[in-house]
Amino acid sequence: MGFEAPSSATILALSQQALERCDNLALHSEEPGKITRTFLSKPAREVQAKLETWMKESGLSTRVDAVGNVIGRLEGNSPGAKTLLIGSHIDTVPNAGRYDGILGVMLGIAAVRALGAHKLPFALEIIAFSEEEGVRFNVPFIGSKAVVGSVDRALLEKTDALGTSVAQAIVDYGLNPNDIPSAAHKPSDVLGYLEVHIEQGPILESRQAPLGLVEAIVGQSRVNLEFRGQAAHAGTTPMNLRKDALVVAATLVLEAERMAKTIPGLVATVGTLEVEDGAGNIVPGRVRASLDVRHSDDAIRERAVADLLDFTWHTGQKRKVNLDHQIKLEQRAVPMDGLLTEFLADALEDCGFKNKSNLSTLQTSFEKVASVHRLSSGAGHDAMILAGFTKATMLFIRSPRGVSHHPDEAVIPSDVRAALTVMLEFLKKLERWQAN
Ligand code: HGY
Ligand code: MN
Ligand code: MN
Repeated sequence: MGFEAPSSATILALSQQALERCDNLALHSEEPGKITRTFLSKPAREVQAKLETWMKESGLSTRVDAVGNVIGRLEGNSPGAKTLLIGSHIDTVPNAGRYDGILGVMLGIAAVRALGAHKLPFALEIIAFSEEEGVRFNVPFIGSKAVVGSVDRALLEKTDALGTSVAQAIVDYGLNPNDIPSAAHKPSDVLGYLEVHIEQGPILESRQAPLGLVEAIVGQSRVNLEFRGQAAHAGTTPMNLRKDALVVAATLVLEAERMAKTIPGLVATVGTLEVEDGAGNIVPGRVRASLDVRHSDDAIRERAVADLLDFTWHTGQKRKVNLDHQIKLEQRAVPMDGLLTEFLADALEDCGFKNKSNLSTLQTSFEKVASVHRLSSGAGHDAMILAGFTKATMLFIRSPRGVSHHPDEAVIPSDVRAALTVMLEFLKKLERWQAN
C-alpha cells in the first residue's frame, strides 16, 4: 500500500521541468517583452494547447471546459472514487511574473508524473483555471466559479473595456456558454482541493522558511470609482473656481494609505487612476480609479470601504466633484479546511524532520524550518472559491524579496523541489486516509 517517494534525482528532474515549463509559458503574452495573459486571449489558447500536450504525455486525459479551464484527469484504482482537485490559474496580471498561478499547475502535473504507474484510491484532476486575476472583466475567479457551479447571468453579462461581454468572449473563443453548467463538479464527487502557490509576500523569507501553510485567505473588496468634476483651461481657470476631479481622487489615494497604516492588518490600494481626455493644460474633469481593500476580518474590511467612500464623497461635495462608485467584488475571508491542512502539516513535518534520507540535498533549507510555518494569505486565490465547495488547503512557496505581480517574481529551485516532495507526502496521507 502506498507509493514509494521517488528518488531525490527524480524530484530534482521533475521540479526542474516544472520551472522550465513556467519559462516556456511566459513567452505566451499579449505584450512582447512582458508577461500579460488575460482571459481567453490568443496567448491563453497557445498555453491551453501546451498544457494539453504536457498533460497527455503525463497520462492524463484532458478536456477544456466552457470557460476555457484546462483539466487533466487521472482515474483512481476504484471506479466511482472521489476526485482530488489540484490546480491554480494560468491567466496573469499585466507585466506579471512567471510563477503566479502557473507554477501550481506545473507542480500538479509533476506530481502526477512522480506517481508513475501507481494508482491512488481516488481520481486526480489537475486544473488550469482560465481566469483568476479579474483583469479583463474586472471580475476575478471565473475559472474556479465555473468548476463550483457559481457562474451566473450577472457575471456572463459583465463587459470588458471594448464592451465585449464574458458570454461573447466565450463564444468568440469557440466555446459555448450554455455548456457552463456541465463544467461544474458535484460536491459529493470531490475529495478536496490543493493549491500550491507562491506566497507573493515577504513573510516566509523573513522567517527563512521555504514553505508555509495557509490558514486563511483574507477577504477583499474591489471598487470602481468615477469622479465627475469639470474639465477647464489650466491657464485661465482660477484655483477657487475649479472642480478638479483628480484632486479629489488624490485625496482618496492618501486617505486609503493613512487609514491602512492605522488599522492593523488592513491593506488598501488605489491601483489604477486614469484621467479621461487628460492633457497637461486641462484641469481634470473626469477620473476613474480602482480601490482594493483587504483584511482577515470582514467587518473591519467592510467598515474601511464604507469610511473611504464616505470620506471621498464628502471631499467631492466640498469641491463640487461628484462621485459614483461600483462594488465589483465583495469576497469574504475564507479559512482553509482543518483536516486537509493538518495532513499538509504532517507532510511538511515529515519532509522537514523524518524523511531526511530523501531530502539530503534539501537538508540545509529544511533545517531552517523550525516548525511548520502557518500564515494567512493577503492575496486572493482560487482556493477561496473552492473552499466554499469542498475541503481546500494551500501550500505556499517562499517569494524571494516578497516580489510578485512583477517580472522580478522569483522562486528558489530547492524550495520548489521541497514543495513537490511535500505534495507527494500529502498524497500518501490522503491515500492512507481513504484506505481506512
Ligand atoms: O489579487 C490577488 O489577490 C490575486 O493575485 N489574484
Ligand atoms: Mn496574482
Ligand atoms: Mn495567483
